[in-house]
Parts: sequence; C-alpha cells; structure tokens
Amino acid sequence: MSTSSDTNEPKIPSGGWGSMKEVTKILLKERVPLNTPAILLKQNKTDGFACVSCSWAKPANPHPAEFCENGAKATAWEITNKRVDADFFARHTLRRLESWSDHELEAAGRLTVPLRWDGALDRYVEISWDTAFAEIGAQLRALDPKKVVFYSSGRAALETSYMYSLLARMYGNNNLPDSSNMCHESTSVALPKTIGVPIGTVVLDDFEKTDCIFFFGQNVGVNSPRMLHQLQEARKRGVPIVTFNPLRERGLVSFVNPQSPVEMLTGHETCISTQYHQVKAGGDMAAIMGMCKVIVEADDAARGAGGERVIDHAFVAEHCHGFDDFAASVRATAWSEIERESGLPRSAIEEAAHEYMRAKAVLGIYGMGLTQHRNGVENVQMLVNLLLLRGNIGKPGAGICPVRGHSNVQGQRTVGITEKPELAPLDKLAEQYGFTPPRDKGMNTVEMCEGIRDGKVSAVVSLGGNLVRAVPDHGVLEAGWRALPLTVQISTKLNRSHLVHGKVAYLLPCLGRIEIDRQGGVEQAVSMEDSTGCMHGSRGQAEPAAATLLSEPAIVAGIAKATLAPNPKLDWDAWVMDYRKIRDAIAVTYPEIFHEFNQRMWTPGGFRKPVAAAQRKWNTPTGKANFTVTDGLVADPDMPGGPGILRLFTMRSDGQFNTTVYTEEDRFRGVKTRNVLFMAREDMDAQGLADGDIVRASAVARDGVERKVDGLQVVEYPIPQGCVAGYYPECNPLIPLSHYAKESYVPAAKSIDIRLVRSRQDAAVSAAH
Ligand SMILES: Nc1nc2c(c(=O)[nH]1)N[C@H]1C(S)=C(S)[C@@H](COP(=O)(O)OP(=O)(O)OC[C@H]3O[C@@H](n4cnc5c(=O)[nH]c(N)nc54)[C@H](O)[C@@H]3O)O[C@H]1N2
Ligand SMILES: Nc1nc2c(c(=O)[nH]1)N[C@H]1C(S)=C(S)[C@@H](COP(=O)(O)OP(=O)(O)OC[C@H]3O[C@@H](n4cnc5c(=O)[nH]c(N)nc54)[C@H](O)[C@@H]3O)O[C@H]1N2
Ligand SMILES: [Mo]
Repeated sequence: MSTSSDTNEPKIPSGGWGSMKEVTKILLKERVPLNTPAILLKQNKTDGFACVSCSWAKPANPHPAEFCENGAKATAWEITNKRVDADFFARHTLRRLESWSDHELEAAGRLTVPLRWDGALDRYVEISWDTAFAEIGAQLRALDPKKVVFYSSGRAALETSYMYSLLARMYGNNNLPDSSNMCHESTSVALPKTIGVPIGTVVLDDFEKTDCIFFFGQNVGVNSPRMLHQLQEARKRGVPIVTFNPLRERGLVSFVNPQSPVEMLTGHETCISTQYHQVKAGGDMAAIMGMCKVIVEADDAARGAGGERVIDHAFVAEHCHGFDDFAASVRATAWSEIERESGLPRSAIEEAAHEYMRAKAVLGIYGMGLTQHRNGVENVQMLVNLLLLRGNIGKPGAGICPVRGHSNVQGQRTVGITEKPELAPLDKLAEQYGFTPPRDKGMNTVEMCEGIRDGKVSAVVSLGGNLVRAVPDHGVLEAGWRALPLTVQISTKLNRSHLVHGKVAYLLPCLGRIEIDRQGGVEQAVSMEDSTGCMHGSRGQAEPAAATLLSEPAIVAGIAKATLAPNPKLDWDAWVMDYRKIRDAIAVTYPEIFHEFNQRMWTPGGFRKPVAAAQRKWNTPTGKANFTVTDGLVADPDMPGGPGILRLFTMRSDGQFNTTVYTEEDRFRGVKTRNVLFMAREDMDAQGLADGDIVRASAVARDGVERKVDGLQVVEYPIPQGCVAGYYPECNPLIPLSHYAKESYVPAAKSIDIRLVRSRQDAAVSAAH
C-alpha cells in the first residue's frame, strides 16, 4: 500500500482554478456584500484581520491575497447577508428546527438578538441584554461554582479569553475546558515532558532552511492550506516531503498555486509528497519506531566500521536524557511487530528512514492523525524521539510543528484558559486582582461530559463552539444536555447545541472577528496567537451583522458584572471601552510574553513568545530533552479488533470547518454526501459489500451500550485494509466517551472499532419477522 494510487480518487490538485471557483460559488451563495473582495484582501495582513479559519502562521511579507479557499469560505460564512432574528424563531419551534441538518442550521444566517428559550412556546424569544445578563448572573450566583463549566472553542481573541478565564476563577472554579481538550492536548502533554515547552518549536523561516519535511496525519490542503505555499517553495528547492497518512490526500499529493498566474494558466502542479506511506490508522508509532530502528542500527554499524556516525552523538550527549534506554528498546523491537502494527513493509520504512538520515535539518509536522488516538501522547513522544536522534530540535530548518486547529486555540491557553491550575499564574492573578483563585483541578472536556451524563454539572457556559456535536457519544449524552439546569451560548450562528439545550437556556449573539468592533465610537482591535507562537493584531473590516450585537469582551464583562461582587482592582467597563487596557493587564500578568503588547501586536509576521526549546534550553524535570521508551506498539489496546471488525477514523472534509458544514460534498475525495464510509476493496469483498451499499455502523465497545450510525454509504477507496474513514461529526455517536488518549483525555476520534451491517439485509430481516 506504500505508494499506491487508485482509479476512484479524484485527480484534481488542491489550490488552482477549482479553488477560485469554489470561493466565488460560496460568496454568491452566502449573498455576501459586494465589498467582500476588498475585505478578503485584508485577510491575514498586518493591518487587516486574522482569518477565522485555521491557525497557520501569517507571514511578515504576505502574498497579495494571503487567504485560501477555505479561509475565504469562512469569511463569507461569517459576513453572510442572511439573518436569524427574533422573527425567525417566531416562525420555527425548536422541535421543528431539530429536523434541520447541521448545514441548514448554520446556513440560516447570523444570530442578531439576545434570546431566552420559552418552554411553553418551545421557541427562543428576544430579551434585552440587560435582562439576559441580570438573569444569568442571578442564576450563576445561586449555583455551586464547582458545578458550573466555562467552555471555550478556540476562536475568541486573547483579550476575551483572558477576561473569560478571570470570570471563571473569580466565580470560583478552574472549569475551563476548551477545544484543545479534543485536539492538540496530546501535544500539550507530550511536549513539556520531552522538550519542556507546550507548543511547537518551528517558525516560518524554518521552512526556508529545512532540507527535509516529515508529515504525519495532517490534511494540509483542507485544514491549513496556506501552508501549501511554504511546502511548494520547499519542493522547488528540492526538499523531499515524506508523508504518512492512511489516505492519499489531494493537498499532500499536488498543488496548483492560485496566487501564481503562470501556474493558473498552465495548470502546472507541484508534486508535494516525494514519498507517500499509507500507514494504518494508529500505526505511526510503529512506523516511527521502525525508522528509529534503521537509524540506530545504521549508527551501530558505522561505529563498528569506524565510519561517520548517523546519530548526532554530540547533541545527544550534551542535550538529551534517556538515549541508552531508548536505543536498547529500539534494538529489541522486532520488524515483524513494526510491520504488523504500522501496516507498512519494512522496505517502505527503510526508504523513509534513509531520507531522514540524508538530511541535515528536518521538520516534523503533524495533526490529528497523531493526537486523537488512545496513544496520542506516545505518538507525539515517538516523533520527538525521531527528531532528537539527529539533533533536529532547536536548530534552523529543524523542529517539531504541531499544526493547531482553531485560529486562537493556542493563544487561549497562553492567557489562562485551562482546567489545570498549575498552568495558570494563580499567584500573580491573586496579587493583581486581590482575590483567592481556586487551586483545585477543573474539568476538562471529557470530565465535563461525564458530569453532564451523570447529572453532576449544573450549567455550561460556551464561548463559541458546538459541543453537542463536537464531543463523542451523542446518543449517551443528549439526555444529559437536556437535563442541565442552565446553558448559556455565546455564538455567531445557530447550531445543534442551541437546540439540545438546558432547562433554562440563553443564546447570546456576538460580533465576529471580521466585523468592525466599535466601543464608545472608537474602533477596537483584538489579537491572536498562531500555530508558531506568534501574536498578531486583528482589526475588523466589515459592518456588523446587526446593531444589536455585542462584542465578545462586552458579553463576558456583562456576565461577570452580573455574577461577581464588584472588585476595585478590576473595572470591566473600562476594559470594554478600550481593549488596550485589557492588553495592558495581560502584559502585567505575563510580562515575558506580552511586554509592550499594544505596540508589538502590529509587528509584521507577529511577535513570538519565548520558546525555550527552540534555543535548546530544556525546561524539563531532567533539564534535558527526554527520549521516551514506549510500552508497546499496539495502536489501541482498548480496541483489540477481531474478525469482521474494522477500525474507523473520523476526519474533516473540504466543505466544513469542524461542526460547521459549508457544503455536503467533499471535492477532494470525490463524494457528494457526508454520510459515507471510505473502505478498501478487500474489506468490501470480505463483508460482501458493493460500492454504494448502505450500511449501519455499530461500535464495538465493552460497556454494553449500543452505539450506531445508520445510513452510511460505502465508497470504495484506496485505504489500508482493516481501516475505514468517515466524517466528523456524523460518526461521533460511535465514539465511547471513555475512549480517549491516556493522560491528555483527547477523544480517540481516529480509532474506533466498528462492525457493519448492510441496511437492505437489515430491512429483509425485519420484514421476515
Ligand atoms: N478548512 C478547515 N480548516 C480547519 C478545520 C476544518 O474543519 N476545516 N479544523 C481546524 C481544527 S480545529 C483542527 S484541529 C485542524 C485539524 O486538521 P487535521 O489535523 O488535518 O485534522 P483531520 O481532518 O481530522 O485529520 C487529519 C488527517 O489525519 C489522517 N489520519 C487519520 N488517522 C491517522 C493515523 O492514525 N495516522 C496518520 N498518520 N494519519 C491519520 C486523515 O486521513 C487526515 O488526512 O484543522 C483546523 N483547520
Ligand atoms: N469525531 C471527531 N470529533 C471531533 C474531532 C474529530 O476530528 N473527530 N475534532 C475535535 C476538534 S480538533 C475540535 S477543535 C472540536 C471543535 O469543537 P468546537 O470548537 O466546539 O466546534 P466548532 O464547530 O468549531 O464551533 C462552531 C460554532 O462556533 C460558533 N462561532 C463561530 N465563530 C464564532 C465567534 O467568532 N465567536 C463565537 N462566540 N462563536 C463563534 C458558531 O455558532 C458555530 O456554530 O471538535 C472535536 N471533535
Ligand atoms: Mo481542533
């Protein structure tokens, strides 16, 4: 399966005319104002706004149009001319709206007025902002703070996030779960232990200096397309790109640069990956172990022969801890085990290892394909092992590069959004604001869901997001959401979480980042941190969707003032009137990162927060970069497989941003609906299935709970035998809540054991009874 391709794959490259056509299509469909092209040109520019789609780095010298197809879609989606106002809810009960698809709900347009659910009418009814805040405050004051959760989806700016984390802590808890808990938490756990920083070490500059790139489980063409520019440049310099992914993703195969007139006219494609290894889902740890084995044994041989060593022993001696144990474990691992667990032949792994050994500076890039596994933390640690062997961390052109999800998810953690009290500067906050911050650990996303399921959570406040769809185990959790005493959603668009709500429910509509945010007549700016640890200012460009909208900082302040006792050291109103004051406060809490924040936020390319490992300073307990010995290579000890059992991984399509579904089709994978399962020919034969058959998928879990998704269409696809792929969030009902990455609690959305039953058969059986 190593470099196979197949007839069923669409042959279009990512980027190119297809991209521009898609952008135009979506702009038309969203009936966006005519000035949109001008707005798009401000996207990801120093004087413009930071894209609300992915978190990829924004260059200091941007392209004239520094946005991608999906960024343009995200912009159009936010500045659409469609509205969901009080009148909309007068026409639709929630019960009726529940029959709408995820796409239809969000496509209805922007929320415009604050709303409270009226149970007798089963409708959201308009209320004033003052009433909303007063009522929410009164209810929060009556609840046990330990049972209230403040969730954040990773889009809100640094300013809002800082205020929100203060609100939770002053209220009395560290219940600050975030989207990172479902995403790169495996990174945030693995990297501090191994290299002493919670984030990647790579900046854009490293792409210009690298001589080899390794890519694991990240779908660049869809989820961070602007990175294709860096990859294309690297390929032009002859830099090899070695990819590990169960699917041959278009963006990782080839790219036409829509910013290059010549390429657009000639359709000239850059081949992106020079090696493409279709690893089994969950097989990366074994594949990387295999590469380490090739390297360690080549080094052993060189020592024996007196030749040039393969491992960077000077680096290892000066900077690393645990090398001998790791090397011993590598030598002791059998190829048979590596091949079985990775699904790759030894020759393919050797080919990849030889590319690695030839390079002087290697980048290791990865996404959800590593983090969303039972072994998510170990996967990342194994990649660190590989990089450390040849000193590929902390030198130009080398490093580890987790590609973060939401546009400010990394930044939210930087300014205190975390359920782990040890990660927040509590002493500093106590001093700055004269209160006693709670010291007990808060709930992460999985723990919040357990609490909701078990009736132990009283209220969920959501700063963005769509938790009801984003979390696992929909079937098990739905009753819990509906039984919650209170839900408060701060949102831009209608989604399922507004329909599956608590007994008392508020819907607070906010300005999006692309919109001009005026406070007291003065336009305000906000800021975010990108995936490479660089902070950027962002100024809204579009007129607000409605005059009744409040900004996110204003809404957080409104809730805070109504909930908390007045604090002479914190003037929420002054912050809302002038966001520079929030940034001044952030700079007081985090001086090393945010000193002179208001001036530096407009630095082209952003200003970077200190990343010690990039300077080869290791803030780990050993004071060194740590090699990690793994327990074993079995991808998922909890999901042991067996006859007739397939391993499902869930992923994003070209037509979505997380639970936001722009279009039902996936252009890159050539399907028109999201209710599909991509399957290998061999597995279809073994199960007696044909292309187009409709199946029921049921999860194979030990807890006796029946989890199923009906109506999935089988699509024959080049995917390793034993693996099937489906879309998130449609397949989320199949993921048991208890199935998450050890230590990081990231739901293991990339490895779910399932069985399939053909629906026709089903129907025949029930008809016979
Ligand atoms: N347009 C757009 N951009 C986005 C998003 C979006 O939904 N749409 N979401 C944002 C967010 S929050 C995030 S976290 C990122 C997510 O971006 P990605 O990390 O790219 O996330 P996914 O699409 O879930 O899956 C990534 C890839 O992992 C592969 N894969 C699955 N299992 C394995 C495995 O076991 N090993 C390996 N090597 N590969 C595997 C899949 O085939 C897929 O190509 O994107 C962000 N950017
Ligand atoms: N099976 C499976 N499950 C997964 C994943 C997977 O790969 N597979 N991925 C996981 C990952 S990586 C993530 S990050 C989570 C995502 O989980 P979430 O972050 O909770 O979900 P989103 O779909 O990003 O949230 C979309 C909603 O955010 C609101 N919104 C949009 N813009 C704004 C804004 O500017 N302000 C406010 N206040 N609200 C706004 C809109 O109302 C929109 O409906 O899902 C996780 N779940
Ligand atoms: Mo994410």
